[in-house]
Amino acid sequence: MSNEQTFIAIKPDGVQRGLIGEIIGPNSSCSYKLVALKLVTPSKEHLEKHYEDLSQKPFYKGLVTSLLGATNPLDSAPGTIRGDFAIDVGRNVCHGSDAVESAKKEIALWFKEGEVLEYKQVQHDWIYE
Ligand code: YYY
Ligand code: MG
Repeated sequence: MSNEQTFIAIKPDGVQRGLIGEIIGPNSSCSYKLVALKLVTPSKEHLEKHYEDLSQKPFYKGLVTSLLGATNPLDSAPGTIRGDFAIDVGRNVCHGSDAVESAKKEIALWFKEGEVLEYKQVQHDWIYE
């Protein structure tokens, strides 16, 4: 069993296309445990901070003004979110943390203290020995 956390952001194209429900998906299985969720329109400053490690990249300006772009969806396998829902790099519908450390940083950037819940799922003991 792992207690690692990740941060997923559904980008404006995913929200506009009504994909929030499909991306979050059912989580009654052992896929993941949802501990925080919010709908926000982040400021440009907030997005610059989120993507600060990419600030030297040529696509950075467009990225923080539109929060779009990423790994090429055409390289994404079927069954993945981008593989199933996206075609172009600038319309890849979601962001996902690339490491445990970046997830910690991103969770702290997007969620305030107390917004990330701690609870035990009722099915916990039926999944983990
Ligand atoms: O983590 P991931 O989203 O898969 O890719 P990153 O390399 O972190 O880039 C973040 C973001 O930047 C990506 O989702 C789209 C955009 N982007 C782009 O517009 N053009 C590129 N050539 C590479 C990335
Ligand atoms: Mg990334």
